[in-house]
Amino acid sequence: MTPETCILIGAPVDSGKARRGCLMGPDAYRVAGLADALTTLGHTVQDLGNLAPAPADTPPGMPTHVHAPAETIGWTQTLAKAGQSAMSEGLPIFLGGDHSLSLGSVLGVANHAASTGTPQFVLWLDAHSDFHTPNSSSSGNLHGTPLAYVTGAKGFSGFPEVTNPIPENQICILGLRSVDDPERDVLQRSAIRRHDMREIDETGIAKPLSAFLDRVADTGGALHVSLDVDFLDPALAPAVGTTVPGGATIREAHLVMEMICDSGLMTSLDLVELNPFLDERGRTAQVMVDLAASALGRRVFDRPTQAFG
Ligand code: B3U
Ligand code: MN
Ligand code: MN
Repeated sequence: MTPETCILIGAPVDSGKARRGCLMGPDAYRVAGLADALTTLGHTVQDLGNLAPAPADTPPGMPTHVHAPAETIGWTQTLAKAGQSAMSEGLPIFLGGDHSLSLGSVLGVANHAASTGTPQFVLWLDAHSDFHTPNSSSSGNLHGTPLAYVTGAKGFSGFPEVTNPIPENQICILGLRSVDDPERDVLQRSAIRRHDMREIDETGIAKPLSAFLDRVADTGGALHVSLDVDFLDPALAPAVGTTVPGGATIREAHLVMEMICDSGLMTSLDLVELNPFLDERGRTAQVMVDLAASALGRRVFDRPTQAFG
């Protein structure tokens, strides 16, 4: 693939849920060798270090059961700004941090895309749909809300205004197996492409993904990929707070990343929900680094495969 300038943005966001530990994620990716892996593939790596949330107050009108809204608002401001400016320098990789970081990362890349007249697409690899609003969420955990926020859903008082909402038909979710009732109701009425594990079992993961990638290519769009650790089966990637059995296999996940790479469409990437406190000898951090490497060109052989003889 063409060499990229990969911009590592450390986002030790831990405010999106009560269980702590994701703040150690960015350093775990560094220790697992992310920069070296990308450099070996021919890319240039620029590490911006770990960012900090802008100071913010709890907004009036935020439901009281919502966990740490001010901190997540501050992170959204910081990451939207960092993401938007990194887009003109290269390919930002947001090192999470829990999934609430994507309120900011997607906001930032969408603002950049709008400024260049490019349609922004989002591929969400996750067991969950993350389509709650602060009002619909019974847990009050904002890591369950980023997709609703970036589509312009109401109820995010105090958060930066979403001036360039992602159109529903430019979003694809793969890996679903835990969707709450209020999310299901909204999603079923929406144009979001959503593929649960049952469909993936039946048809394979390549089919829905290539249909989506074709659409991104046809429109000349930018593609943000958001990879939640729990997309993978917890037996393979245990370092995550919310384990949901029945997730993607290592090969399914690599195939997704290899197809993304072959498409040449990915313009930004989130690695989220890694909780190194729950890991086993760093294996989940390593899996995530290996998946990022696949998305950025690591291969066993070049394709198309040569014929034998
Ligand atoms: N939908 C649930 C659970 C959840 C969402 N995202 C994660 N867990 N990681 C909620 O709390 O919103
Ligand atoms: Mn998620
Ligand atoms: Mn999840």
